[in-house]
Formats: sequence, C-alpha cells, structure tokens
Amino acid sequence: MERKEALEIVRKQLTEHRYTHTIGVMETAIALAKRYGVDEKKAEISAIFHDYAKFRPKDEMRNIISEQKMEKDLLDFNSELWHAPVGAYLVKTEVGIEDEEILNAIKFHTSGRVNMAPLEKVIYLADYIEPGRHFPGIDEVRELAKISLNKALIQSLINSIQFLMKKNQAIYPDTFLTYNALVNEEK
Ligand code: DGI
Ligand code: FE
Ligand code: FE
Ligand code: FE
Repeated sequence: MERKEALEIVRKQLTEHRYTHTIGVMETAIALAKRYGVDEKKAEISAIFHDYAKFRPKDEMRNIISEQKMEKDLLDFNSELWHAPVGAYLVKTEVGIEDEEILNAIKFHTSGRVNMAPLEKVIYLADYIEPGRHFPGIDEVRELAKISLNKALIQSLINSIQFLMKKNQAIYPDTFLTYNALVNEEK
C-alpha cells in the first residue's frame, strides 16, 4: 500500500494530535529501520497503522478481545493495552493488511513480548521516542537508539515500568517478561 493511501485511511480514525504522533512514529521508524537493517516499507506501514484502534470504544475492544479469543488476562489490566492487539485485528479485517510481521508489530507495540522481531522492536521504540514525545528520561533513550536497539528498548521499558509503578498501577506481565528477555540477551 502507498503511504498516501495508508495515511488517508488512518487519519479518519485519529484525532489531529494522534495523527501528528503517527507521522512522527512513521519518520522515526523508517530512520531506525535504515539504521538497523529492517525492511523500511514494513516499518512505514506498521507505524502508520500502529494506533489505528486507539479511539475505539472500550466496549467494542472488550468484545473483540473476547470473541477473537485474544489473551483474556488483557481485560484485567489497563485498557490502554487493548488498542494494540485490537488494532492488529482491525487493520487485518477492515484495511485488508495480511502481512504477519506488520500485524505483529502493531499487536505488540504497547506490551512488548519475549523474542520480539526486529520490526517489532523498531515500532515499539519509534512509538516511544518520536519527536512529539516528552517523557522524563527520553533523551537518554534517543541517544541509546543511535547505538543499540536493545539497549534503547531496555531503557524505555525501565522508564515505563517505573512510571506505572509510581502511579501504583499494575504492570502487564509481558512487559516485565520483555524487559527480562532483553536484559538477558544483552548479558
Ligand atoms: O498509544 P500510545 O500512547 O502512542 O503509546 P502505547 O501504545 O505505547 O501506550 C502506552 C500506554 O499504555 C501508556 O500510557 C502506559 C500504558 N500502559 C498501561 N499498562 C501498561 C502500559 N504500557 C506497558 N508497556 N505495559 C503495561 O503494563
Ligand atoms: Fe499505541
Ligand atoms: Fe509504547
Ligand atoms: Fe503510538
């Protein structure tokens, strides 16, 4: 799919602010893909559609998670996690994208997972460091992204886990498992 067509489709799903974020993720993902030898076209399309389901009503997302037999424990954790797997499902069924690598990059862009593919890492990281983001500690992650995909990812996970814990929020187990797997990989 051409970039222009993809952007027109996704724009209708998003607010202006979230669309601007999406453009930032797209540009960052392409740059990271170039740097780390990942398919740039797949990075572009995954990034454009990564937040496709961000504004779906919670009831619709809950129903899709149940009916499509996705991980049931998702429903016991922060609903912010839901738009990623639901997005992958809707991008397949509504937009017609079939590429499993792209669908997995969308599916795991919020929680992460053990054994993330390089494309999944690129999208996860691009979502975190795109120029419109302003998290505490983000500049350190942007610097790490220039030298190591894994090291940057680990630092972004540390920041996110600490942020959630400071707010007394539960951490989805896959997020912890992603952190552990990457730390072991870097030993
Ligand atoms: O959709 P975006 O805002 O662009 O970013 P995202 O898809 O990475 O969503 C991040 C949100 O998810 C952020 O507000 C933190 C929240 N969240 C809630 N529980 C968890 C979580 N993020 C992770 N990684 N793990 C959790 O357990
Ligand atoms: Fe997201
Ligand atoms: Fe993220
Ligand atoms: Fe995003």
